[in-house]
Amino acid sequence: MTDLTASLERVLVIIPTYNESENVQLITARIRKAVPSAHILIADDNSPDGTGALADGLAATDDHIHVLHRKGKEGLGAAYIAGFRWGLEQGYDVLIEHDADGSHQPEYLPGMLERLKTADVVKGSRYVKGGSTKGWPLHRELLSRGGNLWTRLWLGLSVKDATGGFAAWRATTLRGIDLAGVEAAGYGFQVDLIWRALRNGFIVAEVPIEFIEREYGTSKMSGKIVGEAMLLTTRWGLKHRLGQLSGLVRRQDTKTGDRS
Ligand SMILES: Nc1nc2c(ncn2[C@@H]2O[C@H](COP(=O)(O)OP(=O)(O)O)[C@@H](O)[C@H]2O)c(=O)[nH]1
Ligand SMILES: [Mg+2]
Repeated sequence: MTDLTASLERVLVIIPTYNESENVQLITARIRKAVPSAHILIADDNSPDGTGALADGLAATDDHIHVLHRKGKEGLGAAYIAGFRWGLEQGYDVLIEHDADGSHQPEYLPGMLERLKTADVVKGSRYVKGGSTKGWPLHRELLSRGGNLWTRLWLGLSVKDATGGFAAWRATTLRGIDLAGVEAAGYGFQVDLIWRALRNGFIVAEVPIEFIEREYGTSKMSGKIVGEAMLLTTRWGLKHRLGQLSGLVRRQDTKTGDRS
């Protein structure tokens, strides 16, 4: 657990973008309105549709908007890690993960920041009481629920929406979870981060959100990304379960030793 009295004043909302030209202006305007004091970092992977240039235009007229130009598409996880590093270097107290496509509603941010006063990280959650998804086709709903179930079974997580990508992190929490060791480039990244937070004893809170399927642009979800997430979760899960088993055996041995 970190020092919960640490300042939460300087907030950075990180938006990873890949071909989000139809969304980038809409989402930044909504974030600026919802939390006027917060800064925004758009982490663009050299989107062929010109999202990076649009972001530069926004940054040129608003000193609360910043742009991180990355050389090419390396996955959402890699973009977030680069964004976190930038934000930590700049001295922000809170770093927020926020999709560009309108699925994450910035109007939840004030509530998430309030909740962060008594937690180390706050996740916007579709699967706690009051949370929901809207407009998702059945296969996406099943993929998300299945992914969460898979993760919870392997890792024994208490978090209901471990794969969700809407989260507010204290800088101190991010500094405490060894970002350099994060393996997943795609969506397994969310599980990787929250699993690290839990293992390090940080307080993870979930607040209900309504997740709305994007109106503009297309999803970057792919079979490769799902495969990576499943493989990594299974590997972490096996390691975790084997660790539990050897702990159990050691305890048994100690007990037997005590008696003899
Ligand atoms: N920089 C960067 N952003 C990405 C990449 N893949 C996805 N994103 C962004 O991550 C967010 C979530 O991706 P999205 O395609 O909407 O995934 P979905 O909501 O699971 O269908 C969006 O803002 C995307 O533009 C990537 O490789 N690089
Ligand atoms: Mg999306």
